[in-house]
Amino acid sequence: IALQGFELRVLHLPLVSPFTTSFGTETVREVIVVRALTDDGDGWGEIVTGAAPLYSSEYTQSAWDVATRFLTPALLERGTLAPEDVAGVLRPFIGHRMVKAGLELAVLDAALRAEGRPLGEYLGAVRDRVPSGVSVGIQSDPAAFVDAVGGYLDEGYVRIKIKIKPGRDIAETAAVRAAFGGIPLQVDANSAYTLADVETLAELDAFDLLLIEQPLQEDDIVDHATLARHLRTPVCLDESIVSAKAAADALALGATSVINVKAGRVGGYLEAVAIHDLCRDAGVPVWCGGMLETGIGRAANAALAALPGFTLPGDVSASSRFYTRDIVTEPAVLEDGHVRVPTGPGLGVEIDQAALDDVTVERVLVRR
Ligand code: OSB
Ligand code: MG
Repeated sequence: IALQGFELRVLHLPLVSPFTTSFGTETVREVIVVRALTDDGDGWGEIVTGAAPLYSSEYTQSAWDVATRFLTPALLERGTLAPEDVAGVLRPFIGHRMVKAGLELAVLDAALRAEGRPLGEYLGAVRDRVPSGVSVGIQSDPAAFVDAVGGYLDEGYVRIKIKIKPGRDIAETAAVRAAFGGIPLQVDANSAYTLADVETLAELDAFDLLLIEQPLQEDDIVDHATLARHLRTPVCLDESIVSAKAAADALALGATSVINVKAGRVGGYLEAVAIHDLCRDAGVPVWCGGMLETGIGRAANAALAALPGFTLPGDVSASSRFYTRDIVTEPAVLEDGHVRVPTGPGLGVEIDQAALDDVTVERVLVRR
């Protein structure tokens, strides 16, 4: 595809309710949207960084800086390239995987739209809809957790994930388990514990959880392996899995027995497919994580989650779980507990230009 430029925008999308994790509370989703301008039309991508480096080291201004000063110039320098070339062109630049993922997606979308080919088909999707799980932020107390979870179950979500942190874990999980019986339930600690918490974490074994997500820090691969030997609950890494190599290493060490696949965290949807492939070959279940995506990333996540190795429901929820007004004309909806995989060319969603303009707080155009 022949590149003419990249337009980047910082968006501020108000959340329908505050979202609290072990690392903080968000009321507005700050995110970056990418438009690749090409000779064959536009393509869209999303850089899933947040306002502060709390989930990982990446954040809005680091993403903006590296994208405008290094990554988009390197791609534009090449002029013409295939989506499969993007990761290689960007490889000399260390890290900044969320930025690389957003740029790659924009190029991929442009190329697939030009070909009239859906992203799902290109990635290897084998389903036309995916089961939808929901990630429930930390609530004020266990009773509030029960209320929140009950609401999502009423909407039809087929799997619940609750966020936990030290001191806000056992009673919360117990309350949700007691209120709703044998629902598919898992917890996400977002790196909030250390190996010193092994006894607390082992108490979670009583609740028959599908998995515990990222209990320890990103770098704690060996500690996760040690922890996993002390738990009956399967350990599932999120933050730690930054590449297919990291996934293979974590599996080899016994640090994880399930993997949360997020394209942003691993540098793109193609690297995400590589993780899917290696896990499938190893018989390791994977599921599609989320980063409060707009309709752009949400469409791509639905396509990814439709690959055959995604055997557990992902955090691919309806747009309305986070937003009252999305930036695409047909936001993802929940139908019988599932989200449809778009079938149109590329992402298969169209941008709502007025909605996009309304939430844009910063804009730049990088041209050849
Ligand atoms: O750890 O999975 C996570 C949101 C932001 C950052 C990290 C995480 C999350 C979620 C929400 O859990 C997933 C979603 O529904 O998009
Ligand atoms: Mg997580």
